[in-house]
Amino acid sequence: MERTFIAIKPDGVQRGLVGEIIGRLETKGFTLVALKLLHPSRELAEQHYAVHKERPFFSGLVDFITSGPVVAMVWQGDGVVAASRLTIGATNPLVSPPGTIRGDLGINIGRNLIHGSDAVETAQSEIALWFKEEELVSWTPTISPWLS
Ligand code: FUP
Repeated sequence: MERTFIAIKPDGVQRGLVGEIIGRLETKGFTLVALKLLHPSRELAEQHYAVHKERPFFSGLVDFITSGPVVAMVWQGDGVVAASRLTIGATNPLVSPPGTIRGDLGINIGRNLIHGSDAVETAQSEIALWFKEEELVSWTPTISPWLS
């Protein structure tokens, strides 16, 4: 079953948007299989954003993501990687359409509330980076027959 890594960034936690953001993913119908609140280390943040390490915004991005608690999650379901990216919206909240999390709740590309893996392979490595295998819970919601 396909899984993706999703994190509510420090701005989402500080602004009290954790419930709002999780609610949007939950009502969409995907299954939450792991969830924790943590204050990421610089090492974890640098590994997570390693693909951007030559970009001018890299150190500011690492400063931001390590500035406070983050809600790290794994969500599961057919097509969850691409579909959750649609729910999240565009990287820049100012041009992210209404109806998306970033489009409805943000205005600043450097404070865009939420991260979601961009591909199935990226999701696998991000899940392994943020979670231990035993933190992932295998379960099937009893509502599943009504969603599929
Ligand atoms: P996304 O996949 O939408 O999270 O975006 P990227 O992986 O391209 O970028 C990762 C993070 O870098 C974004 F969430 C915000 C930050 N960023 C900037 O601050 N400035 C930029 O020009 C691009 C990205």
